[in-house]
Amino acid sequence: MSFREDFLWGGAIAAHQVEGGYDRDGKGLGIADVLTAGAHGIPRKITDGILEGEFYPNHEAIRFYDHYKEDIALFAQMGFKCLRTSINWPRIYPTGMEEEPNEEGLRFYDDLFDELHKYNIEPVITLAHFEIPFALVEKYNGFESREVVDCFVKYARTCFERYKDKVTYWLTFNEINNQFIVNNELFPFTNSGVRFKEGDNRRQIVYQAIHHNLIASALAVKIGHEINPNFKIGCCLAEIPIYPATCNPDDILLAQRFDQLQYMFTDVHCKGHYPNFIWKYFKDNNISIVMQDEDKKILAEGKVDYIGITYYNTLTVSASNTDSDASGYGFNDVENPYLPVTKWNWAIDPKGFRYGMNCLWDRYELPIFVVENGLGAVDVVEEDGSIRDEYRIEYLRNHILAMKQAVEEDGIDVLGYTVWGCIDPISFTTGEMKKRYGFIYVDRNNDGTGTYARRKKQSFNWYKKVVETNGETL
Ligand code: BGP
Repeated sequence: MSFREDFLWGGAIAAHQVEGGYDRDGKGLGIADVLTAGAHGIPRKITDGILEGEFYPNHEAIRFYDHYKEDIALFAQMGFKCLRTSINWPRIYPTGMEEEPNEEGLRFYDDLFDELHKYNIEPVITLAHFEIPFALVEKYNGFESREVVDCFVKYARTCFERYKDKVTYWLTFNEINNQFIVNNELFPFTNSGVRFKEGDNRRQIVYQAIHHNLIASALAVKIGHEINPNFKIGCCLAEIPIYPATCNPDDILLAQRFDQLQYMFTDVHCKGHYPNFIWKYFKDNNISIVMQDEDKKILAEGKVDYIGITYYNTLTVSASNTDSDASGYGFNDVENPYLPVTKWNWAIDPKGFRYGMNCLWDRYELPIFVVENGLGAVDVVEEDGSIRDEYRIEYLRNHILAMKQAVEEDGIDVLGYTVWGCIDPISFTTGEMKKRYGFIYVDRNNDGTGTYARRKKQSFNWYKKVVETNGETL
């Protein structure tokens, strides 16, 4: 047994990280439009609207809004079977609160999906990849308020109805689980549009927002299936397996607790109800979630068809080292001496990829779609114009091999694999351009200067071969 014949090889991007055109054709401000640039160790700032004198790297991103035909032609040259991207919510509902959608925004995605179909590239579409309208942050503090559930459902319905014959694969919220790391304000903000005030019980606010995300997702799944029963609607988990630093039972219990906190999201998405441990966790952390009578039923009726995962790294935790935060994730995690790390200190762990897929397969028995995996690195353009990104090839080769073992040796049903940032995007966590992921280089610098011209890297032809041979030639 090898990869399925209809295996969806492709690439992944997100609207806010590539499109640019942040105020074009009626688009409203999204949350990414108020994020300044940071760097490794320097967090991005969240500003209160757009401020004079600040620099917002996502405003232009890589100008995919204007270049998408050229970019899709390049994806087609690599033989992509699918492209994962997102719909930029404030292009469709500029403030999130309008009664009627913005036709120009809808038309852009019609054209984009038509262009993909021209090359038989299947769109895989995320409804919310850190792109909530900023007006919903200002009015409601994002998903902290139940009203935003209705705004999301209206938006989801509009997209499902409009694109029901053009899109089959959908994802609701990108990496819904990364926001439980409340010490890093970027994560709850970009997932749910939540901002904190002095003295807030952050966990209370974030878990209320998470509950609303989960309700919104479940409602969308149900509505989507009513609109087109052939839709395949998935959730998206940032799959970060947690290792205990030693076989000390304290480390094992700690690793298990972090796993439970992360899998709580997929538990609800896949099983249709909260796991038992969470009620005690809420109690111990003074979290009291407002739920409505019908919520149980909504969650039970909105189970997903598959699990989308993004995979970059594993984390290792130690109970005796509670002050440590090696990764900057806000866990008490420590360096793993067995693993190398990237320039941005992300552990490189292909075996962890296979391990994580097994955890999910055992727990949920649902197909897995790998919707992100890739290496952020500094690429150099040589004098002859070539970009020799052998390190990226090696990273991807090892991860694809691990996925192959997950399929062939563990029997996991994997639907597809999309390489993150198949064309260099703006980095999400740092807002940098120099943290590059693509098979296609974009001539843009951190400060936005550059020609924005596209150029193939060495990995371009390598990946073409991988797709052509359905993962046989690596
Ligand atoms: C995931 C996000 C992506 C993405 C990727 C890489 O968390 O879903 O949007 O950008 O990580 O992260 P970064 O861009 O910070 O390197």
